[in-house]
Amino acid sequence: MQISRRSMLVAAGASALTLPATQALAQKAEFTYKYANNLPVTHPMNLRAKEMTDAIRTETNGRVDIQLFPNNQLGSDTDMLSQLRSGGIEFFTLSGLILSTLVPATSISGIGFAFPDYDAVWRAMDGDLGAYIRAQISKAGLVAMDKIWDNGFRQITSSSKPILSPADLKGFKIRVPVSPLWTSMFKAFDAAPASINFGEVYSALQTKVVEGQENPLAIIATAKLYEVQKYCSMTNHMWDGFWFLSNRKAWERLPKDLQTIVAKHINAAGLKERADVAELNASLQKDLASKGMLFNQPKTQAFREQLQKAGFYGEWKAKYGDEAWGILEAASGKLA
Ligand code: X2X
Repeated sequence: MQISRRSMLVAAGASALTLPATQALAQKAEFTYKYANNLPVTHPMNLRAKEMTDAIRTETNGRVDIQLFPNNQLGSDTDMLSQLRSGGIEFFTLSGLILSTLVPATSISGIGFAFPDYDAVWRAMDGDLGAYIRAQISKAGLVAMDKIWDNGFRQITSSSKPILSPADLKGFKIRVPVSPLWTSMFKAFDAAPASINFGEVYSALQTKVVEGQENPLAIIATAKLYEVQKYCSMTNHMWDGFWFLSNRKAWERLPKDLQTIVAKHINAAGLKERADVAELNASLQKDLASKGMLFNQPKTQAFREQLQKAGFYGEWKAKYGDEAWGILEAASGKLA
């Protein structure tokens, strides 16, 4: 912990020192804000964010300078969420499922097998379900931009065996992000889930603290998880996305005209990121197979039935309440 904190400070200092152009602009910027996230620099999130911060600097004539801190440079998701709340960082992208540790309703979009495809996802997240979730986030003192960014449909990887049916998950030591919904879902599969922040996933897999993990292909590829995992089972067990969040006080310090420009570019970058990620998730299987991963396509109906049987849907319906569950089912069809 201490070592990673120290190296993170060094990394943050070093990137400011090696970017004189950014620094020159930062000196005349009226608003120098930090945007931090947990993903590798090569993931579309960071490629589009880089373009976005450039576009914001240009259109605001240098008044708003957003500095990018990818790859957990500023700490784990748990750390970054507290920094966002205290104002230590101004922007942060976080999975709704992890944000649910602060705002319980935000994990609802990650309910197992709720969305059959991206059309259904964007209809819900750009529609009533997304609006409902953003309203809950707002009540907690954070601002969520209109367009949620994509993480993708999640697949299970393993170093020990392919997951062919729900029975293969029995006792399976799997890393899940820090989120009650994730733990509950893999307990319903009878697996042995361990909550681990993303920054520690590669080493947890490498040292075999856990056998497996689950993530979309774009992350399995950019975070090089294929180096420490052999099998990839295309379970598509849930969809996940990243809310683009701002500290409310920092957001409100921006004059209205700047808010409009910043929000416009963040949302536009989010739409481009969605297209990039969907393309990667559809095309990466071949690439990962050529790197040695063995793929299989399990029948997902059995996994769904296992969740039903374990009482997973009923339990979460009761937690979210009838209003929220009704909005989810209006988009997903009947779940419980
Ligand atoms: O932690 C993960 O697995 C990740 C990168 O997918 C999220 O941020 C939820």
